Amino acid sequence: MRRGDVGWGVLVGVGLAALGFLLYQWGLSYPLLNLYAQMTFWLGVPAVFNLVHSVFGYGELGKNLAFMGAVGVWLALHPFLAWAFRRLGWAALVLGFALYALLGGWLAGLVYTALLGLAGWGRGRLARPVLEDRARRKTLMALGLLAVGAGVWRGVRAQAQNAVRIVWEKIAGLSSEITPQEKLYYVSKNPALFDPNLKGKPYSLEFVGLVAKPLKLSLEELKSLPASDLTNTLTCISNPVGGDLIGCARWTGVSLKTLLDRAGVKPEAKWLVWEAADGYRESLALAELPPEALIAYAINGEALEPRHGYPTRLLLPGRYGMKQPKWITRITLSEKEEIGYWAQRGWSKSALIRTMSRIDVPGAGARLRAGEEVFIAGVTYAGGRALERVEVSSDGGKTWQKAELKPPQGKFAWQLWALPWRPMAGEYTLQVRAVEVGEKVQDATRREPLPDGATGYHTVRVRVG
Ligand SMILES: Nc1nc2c(c(=O)[nH]1)N[C@H]1C(S)=C(S)[C@@H](COP(=O)(O)O)O[C@H]1N2
Ligand SMILES: [Mo]
Repeated sequence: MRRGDVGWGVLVGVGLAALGFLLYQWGLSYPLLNLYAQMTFWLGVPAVFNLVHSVFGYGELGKNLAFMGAVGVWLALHPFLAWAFRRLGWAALVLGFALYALLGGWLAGLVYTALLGLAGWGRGRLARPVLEDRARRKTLMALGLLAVGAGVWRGVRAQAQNAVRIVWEKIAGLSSEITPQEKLYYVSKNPALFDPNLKGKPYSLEFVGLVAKPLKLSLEELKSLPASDLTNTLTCISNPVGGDLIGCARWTGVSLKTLLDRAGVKPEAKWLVWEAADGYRESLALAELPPEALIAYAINGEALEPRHGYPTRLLLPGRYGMKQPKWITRITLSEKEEIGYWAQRGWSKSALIRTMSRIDVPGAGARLRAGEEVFIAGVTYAGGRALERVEVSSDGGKTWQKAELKPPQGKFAWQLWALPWRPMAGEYTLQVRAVEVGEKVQDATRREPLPDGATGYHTVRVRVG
């Protein structure tokens, strides 16, 4: 490479970065920004990430330095293009296109390559490739080898990343993403003996009140209607922070909306009133009905057990269990609200799920070995609001570290999270908190479950020795 290549390359790099920024305002993707994203992604490998953040902290500084780094790499790449130009002439544009398209997609690839060509032409480099044929062939071969090498390297890197990737099933003590029916928590207002057992009994679900055409459907009739699936997290409003009155399953049933359309809801109807075989009553404003609401008859591909609502139960994703009657028998469209069984007893009327996170492992009071790598891991759920990340503290909330967050199986599915941890000897206070999209940090205020559901961070003390 010659000095002229460096000068020209850096100049072109600066020019394209500046021009690209303008084009970016117009909606064209910005390869430099993607280079930055890619670089921070590499830095996101936990070990490197921790190192970088221990030096620069979590604030703006680290981020801005990373962007400066990306600019540096961008500027350093262009002298190579200048060099390629001198050796190859027009063929160098293919190289340029490969680079830009890789970073910015084909459209940005075309635009940037055109600009690069313009700059090269301007300098008169394209007109006179200086090499004779043999040297040119050699250069092409070297570049070919380089491309193969890059491909191999990408493959190896993908492998390495797979190796770092967390194998969720292998974290002993971590909840499974889908809770088997026999492991799902159970809550009922009734002493167990008085729970309805409708197995082998006649059953029907009625739609009455302000409807054009009252409906009465047997279990068989319900099952013959088009089925919908819903991965839904069920949790009780009385669950304490860190408690186990929560689980997530894949439910099957009939969309409530479909059934309401069949019955024909009259315009005066404002409330849905639910009634169950045990006399349990609840209600919901029609306007607040989530489109995913389901009359479920199966869980994880099995029929519901009597204690979980056989033959059918209502699922209202986003609300606590108390809003979701089991053994549901009648739905009345009404002008009036019905104060539900638990609301009459002082609990929330809306019962919207509050954002929670729980440490499954290590357990409270666990004793760990110094220098040995373990996982701090658990579950989190924000009632259908999207989560940005989960953070873990090992010093009682003074500093926080980002954990790995497994993508959810659906909008209303809980999520697994985990953080590899290799502690030195000592006593640690572990805490976890979820952060919703929009930097909405989980509520740290300690609140008892009554009346609106518990808040506060789950805290676990462990000893390492
Ligand atoms: N008919 C009826 N439905 C009910 C209840 C009840 O007592 N009766 N309890 C509610 C409460 S408070 C909760 S948390 C969930 C629990 O459902 P599960 O036992 O299937 O986990 O059911 C809800 N549905
Ligand atoms: Mo509940």
